[in-house]
Amino acid sequence: MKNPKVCMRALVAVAGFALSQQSGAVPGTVIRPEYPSPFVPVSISADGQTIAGMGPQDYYGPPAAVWSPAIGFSPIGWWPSQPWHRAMSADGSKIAGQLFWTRDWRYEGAYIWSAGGFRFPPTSSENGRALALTADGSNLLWADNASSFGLYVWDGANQELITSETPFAAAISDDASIVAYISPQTGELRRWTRGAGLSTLPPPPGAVVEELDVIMSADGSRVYAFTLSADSVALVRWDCAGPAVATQELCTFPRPGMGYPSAMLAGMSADEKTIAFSFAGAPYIWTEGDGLRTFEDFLVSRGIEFGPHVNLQVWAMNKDATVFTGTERTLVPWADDDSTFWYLDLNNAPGFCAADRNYDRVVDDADFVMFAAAYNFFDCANGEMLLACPCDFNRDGVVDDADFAVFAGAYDDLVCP
Ligand SMILES: [Ca+2]
Ligand SMILES: [Ca+2]
Repeated sequence: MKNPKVCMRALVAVAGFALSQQSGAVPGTVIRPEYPSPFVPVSISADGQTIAGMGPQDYYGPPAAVWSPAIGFSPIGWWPSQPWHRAMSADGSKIAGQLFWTRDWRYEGAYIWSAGGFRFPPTSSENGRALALTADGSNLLWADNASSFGLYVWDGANQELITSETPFAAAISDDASIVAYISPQTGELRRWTRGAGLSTLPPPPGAVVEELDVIMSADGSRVYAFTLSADSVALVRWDCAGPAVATQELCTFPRPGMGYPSAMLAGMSADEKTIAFSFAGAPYIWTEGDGLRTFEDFLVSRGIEFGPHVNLQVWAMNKDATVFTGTERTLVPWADDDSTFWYLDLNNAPGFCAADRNYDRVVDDADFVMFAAAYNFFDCANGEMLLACPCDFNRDGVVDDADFAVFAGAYDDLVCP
């Protein structure tokens, strides 16, 4: 295997008969759309077929783009902007975020974007940032901590000041009459309703609200956020439908060290029975009934094999908890911070194809060159090996003839299942 181009055909022929015994259901897998630079998906439509995200920050800001499995990538406007986490209309036609530069070098800040272009709240300054959109895309929840200090709801014509606080974590009900946010000044979770105004949602006894993220039911009656106590972190639901607010811990984690943990809500299903989130850098799924599982255990339960990966992150989940998107660290060891965009549709996942090393759904010579290099390095602990050792198909720690047999079969088939 020192010269892959010479040896390939002969080895494939030798291995051929060992493979004919392989059979059985092919598990589904993620797809990894190619993009010229790392892409981070931050919002997803209800049906999971439209995604908004951004490339890496450059001098002017991150380039924003929309991706769909049917069309691929298309840019969001001409100017660098940051689509906000989960701030997309249910149908995917409207996306909210923060625009860093625009024509004539004016600073516009918070925006709603659609195919018709950008629209900006009347008082947004360069620090204006979108935080949430109603499901129909008509109302924008946005905050500004520069010229017009506060949190606002803007319906495209008029806007209402909710508070002079300027949160980063906020959510809005479908009818724009209820808002939840975490105060950056006090760390308290607040709920605003049109008419009744602001109230504070108390955390469970002995805990404080974490300033990380908040999500809300479509009707605004239930709010979800993380709380922190002396020894644990919890995902908590506040039920505001009755005369008294009730809290329930959905799941808890031991508190990692004395520092503040990281956590992010990727999404909640419309029936509120599934919540996807990250905690301390790892992805989890909470489901009513099954409780807390790692994202990978959840995938296994659905017949999905994610494949080798490093630093897996789930960034967004659609409204029926069947479509997920996120990033993983690129498997190339020298590309420190680069990430690879992945997309998984449980309704329509392509067959798992471990031998397709460049993710083009074909196992050909390009993949063989990558496999041959791994075969030469042999040991997954070899520092030259790609991170996560993706060519060790049987996960026994080495890339040897057993893995080659798997590769050869896939090479013979050429097209991934
Ligand atoms: Ca390939
Ligand atoms: Ca192996």
